[in-house]
Amino acid sequence: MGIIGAGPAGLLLSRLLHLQGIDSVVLENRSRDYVEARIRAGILEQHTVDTLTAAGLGDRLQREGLEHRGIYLQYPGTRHKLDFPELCGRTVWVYGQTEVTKDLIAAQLDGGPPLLFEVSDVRPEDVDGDSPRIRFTDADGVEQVLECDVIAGTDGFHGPSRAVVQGAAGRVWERTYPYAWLGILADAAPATDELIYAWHPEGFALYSMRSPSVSRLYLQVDPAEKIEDWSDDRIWENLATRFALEGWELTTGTITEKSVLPMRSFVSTPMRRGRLFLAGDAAHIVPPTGAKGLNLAVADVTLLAQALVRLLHEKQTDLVDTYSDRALARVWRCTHFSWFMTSMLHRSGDDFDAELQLSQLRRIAASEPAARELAENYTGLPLDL
Ligand code: RFL
Ligand code: PHB
Repeated sequence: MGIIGAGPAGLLLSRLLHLQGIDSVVLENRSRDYVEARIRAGILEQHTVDTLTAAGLGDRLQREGLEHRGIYLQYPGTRHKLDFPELCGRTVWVYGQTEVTKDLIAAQLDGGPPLLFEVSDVRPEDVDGDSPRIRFTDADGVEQVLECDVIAGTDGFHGPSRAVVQGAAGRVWERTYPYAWLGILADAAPATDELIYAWHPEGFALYSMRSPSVSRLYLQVDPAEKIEDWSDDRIWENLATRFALEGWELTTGTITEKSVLPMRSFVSTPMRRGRLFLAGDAAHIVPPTGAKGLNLAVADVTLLAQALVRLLHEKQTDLVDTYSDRALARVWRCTHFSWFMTSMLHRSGDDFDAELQLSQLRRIAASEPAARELAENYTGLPLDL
């Protein structure tokens, strides 16, 4: 297997195949330090936790991960808790993507398959035949050719694999949203037991966390906002306004990271061409409001690993032939849920839109079936829908 990209999708795929006796080489164009420092997702669905644990990556996750039994939905005057175990019998875990990535890299470098950082000019070739290859330049500037049985394109949204799969026959669907997230990491003990998703006339805010002493917070901002225009004081003031609730107080602390993140939905089909298979952000992007990006990447590679084991060990093509359709069924479900959460919680449009959003939020707070629908999607639907 040639695996392009050492994000969570590529690293986990390599690990799952290694455990089944299938060799791979992972090619990454960034440095190890860069990959390990990238701050991204924070919520793991139960199936993600189960997959990582079954792959022998659960030690630190069990020790340092925080199990969360619900979320709060907030709108002016109300902070309503959705109790996940009560609604759907499942929970989620707070454990940063940075930590997942560090655990995966540590396992890989500890007797796992080769993982090459700082490669360049990576090109998958001859993917329509039985002997595809990857050409690349290694960290020492030497041109290399990797002959493969199969190639996985797990190279994220900006990687080269998607364009090869798309060829002339592919199709993409895209939605950009008229807002972005300003995200901060702060040395502040979380002032809440569960994440808070807050609708506010001035815009959405999300209260998340990374540990008992580190909070991760987000504010809806205009996509054109420059981070330089957001002083720490301005950020804390906006957060205090949007999370305001009688009897509750925001805790502040030193901000250690801040950035503006664009929001988009994107789906590329199919997720396979010949012997090149896409997984994770290489094939799809969801806005982060549903906490689905990382979980979807893990779901893709779990399906893909099963299909490749069947192909490479048993010479049966049934699971690889249905991989794209099965993965896309889940991708579209998560794309809908992420769009739904995003549309319900972000201010845009006029007062009519705002009343519709508030009506939807009140419905979820009042109706158990409506709350259950959200809880089932948020905690993660079955792998193969
Ligand atoms: P990744 O993590 O982007 O990994 C792809 C890897 O491929 C490498 N690469 C190449 N390697 C070799 N040659 C090339 N030519 C290459 N081009 C790229 C990249 O350096 C990288 O190491 O994709 P993967 O593995 O599919 O994992 C998906 C998740 O990372 C992603 O869905 C989530 O992080 C999305 N996401 C978030 N999701 C959430 O649920 N909550 C969040 O708060 C959240 N924040 C984010 C995010 C994604 C972001 N990106 C991609 C802009 C914040 C950001 C900034
Ligand atoms: C995060 O902790 O970074 C996070 C949590 C929930 C989301 C998005 C991001 O929906």
